[in-house]
Amino acid sequence: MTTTDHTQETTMRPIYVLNGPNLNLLGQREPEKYGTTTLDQIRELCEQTAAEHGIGLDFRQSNHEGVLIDWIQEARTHASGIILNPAGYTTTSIAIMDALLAADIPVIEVHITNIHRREEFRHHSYVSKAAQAVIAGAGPHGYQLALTHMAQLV
Ligand code: CA2
Repeated sequence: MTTTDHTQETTMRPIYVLNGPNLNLLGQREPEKYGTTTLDQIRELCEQTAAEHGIGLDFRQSNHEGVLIDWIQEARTHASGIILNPAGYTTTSIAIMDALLAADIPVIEVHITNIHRREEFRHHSYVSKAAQAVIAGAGPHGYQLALTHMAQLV
């Protein structure tokens, strides 16, 4: 008799895709910088990619540093990896970096734009110190690249 093993399906933790401040405005403001794709559309792209790789997804956005830190702490016990676009907290938040370092699961940092072609103050990222990989400048596709790579890591 053959049996089907659903163990991985039922026990695999999702990937948390976390988005920082102002990313809820994507597609509605400054399209010349950030494009016309909304965050809801990015969520849909991520859901498709996650389904293709057979991984679960939990996609969230917050404008609040403490909320992002709470989610990163939660991810330690509820997620198998974190994909984070820290947005404006990239260059300022030692607290987010510390939370990521403590999470003890793979972290991938994503930026829609190529932060290295932009103003000098955007070049340094505290989050990169805690990230296994960094993807910048690939637009919304960067989230799909991050999920595909995360699927290899977890
Ligand atoms: O390129 C990225 O993904 C950034 O993380 C976006 C941040 C910026 O501070 C980083 O340097 C690079 C800004 C997010 C704000 O998003 C907006 C979207 C539409 C309109 C206004 C802001």
